Amino acid sequence: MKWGIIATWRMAKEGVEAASDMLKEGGSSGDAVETAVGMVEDYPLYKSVGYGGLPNENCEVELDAAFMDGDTLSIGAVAGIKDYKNPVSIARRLSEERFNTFLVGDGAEEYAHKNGFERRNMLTERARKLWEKRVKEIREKNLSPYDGHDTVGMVSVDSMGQMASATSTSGLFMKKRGRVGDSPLSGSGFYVDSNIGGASATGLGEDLMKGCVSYEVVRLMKEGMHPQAAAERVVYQFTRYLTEKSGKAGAMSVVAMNNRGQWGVGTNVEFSFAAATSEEMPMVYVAYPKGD
Ligand code: SD4
Repeated sequence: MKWGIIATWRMAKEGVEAASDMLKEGGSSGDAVETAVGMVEDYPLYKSVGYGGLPNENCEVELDAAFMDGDTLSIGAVAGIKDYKNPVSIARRLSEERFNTFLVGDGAEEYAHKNGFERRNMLTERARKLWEKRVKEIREKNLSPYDGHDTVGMVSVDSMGQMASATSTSGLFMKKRGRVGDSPLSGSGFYVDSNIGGASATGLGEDLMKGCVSYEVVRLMKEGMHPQAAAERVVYQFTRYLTEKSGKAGAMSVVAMNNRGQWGVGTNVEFSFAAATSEEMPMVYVAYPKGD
């Protein structure tokens, strides 16, 4: 039976390998994306996700994460959560609730505590040093604080044809306390429907939200487009449209997979991603903007 998984950035490689072993054995797409995203969250040297993620302007690591089940369309999400080890697992648990499925800040932390999730100080010494360096650079060189940010976002289909998507990020480096990006927002950072396919985005959340980019890709796949064509069309058209409207468009990259395991990406910057299917070994690829 066919299965597949696609994920944003090189950092997802080991997670995608572990997830493909699970999918090969008949594991579910939900377990596959939760495990793979969790591995990225746990790895201390990835600066934009989970443990070791870069802090906000007050030197606090505030994390955003989401999980979506493509069979039921259930969604769970957390935003601005601090001091919990695996935000993606908290998001997945929330997706099983009927009400209160998207929690922020201390509300999310209280839920995690009551449901037995593991606490952890997510600020590493390395991230604190990078923060100190950045504060100094901003003061001395008048640099913009907002760069250095990536989300791990994934879409998977399992051998039963069921799909899932998950995201996790520390958001923008030096963000304001309480800032939330696209990653925990359905339709912007992710979307998946097992009847069609799914998509997940990375880039400047403030701009990705303006175009509901992940939902748009799924909508085009529903009309019959291949994931590659759908992802490219959404990214290029929206980049152009936003530039016309506002004079600028930030970095935007989307990975997409349909329920047959066909995949594609669209990006307006150099972008690495990892993919594996029942026909293709886990691999890291690099995509470049093509224009249309
Ligand atoms: C955000 N989209 O919080 C995330 C960050 C990211 O590549 O993916 N950057 O805006």
